[in-house]
Amino acid sequence: MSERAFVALGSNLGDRLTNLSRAVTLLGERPGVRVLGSSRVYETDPVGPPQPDYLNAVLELDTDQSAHELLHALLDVERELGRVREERWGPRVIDLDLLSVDRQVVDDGALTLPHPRMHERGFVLVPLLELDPDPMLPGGRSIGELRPGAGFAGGGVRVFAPPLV
Ligand code: A4P
Ligand code: MG
Repeated sequence: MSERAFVALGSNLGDRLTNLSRAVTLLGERPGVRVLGSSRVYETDPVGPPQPDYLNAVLELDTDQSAHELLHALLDVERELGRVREERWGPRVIDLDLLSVDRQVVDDGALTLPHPRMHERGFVLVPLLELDPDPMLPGGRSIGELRPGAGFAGGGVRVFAPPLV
């Protein structure tokens, strides 16, 4: 059975665009994973502690893997790119977050779906909305119910490059 999944990519160290591209290539080489499309790439103000600006994008995948298998594939790709990071002394070259897998709701300690913080982050929502105008959000919320306010980091998101695939 094949399912549609969305993955958020972020990088703020090294050659950020190359890091995102390599993550897409490595993901596409995983058995049972097909990359259907990519949002444009955005440059985004860092959320959290002071650090360099990020590049962020979202990918749409088709997979016959389970959600947990897909999470492990993401962690494997992070590790593969992390080795490059260690050579370059950088603290974080790639972050791959699983946003959703079809309409599955999971919260078992290893995996939480939909991603619990996705609706607070413009750097996730803006690219995601290019691919899916009505994404599934945590708590069964829809995009029309979001009320940007305290805790919503919606600004500081600028188009940087065309889609990764
Ligand atoms: N895990 C559980 N559910 C999931 C899921 N749906 N997707 C577990 C991914 N992982 C999930 O993740 C920690 C563990 O959570 C995983 O090993 C997995 O078993 P992580 O990605 O290593 O931890 P993290 O990066 O500290 O958490 P998170 O939430 O991904 O990081 P943040 O808070 O997103 O921080 N600003 C901008 N502009 N753009 C960014 O991309 N990213 C961060 C990273 C901070 N600020 C940013 C950006
Ligand atoms: Mg992550």
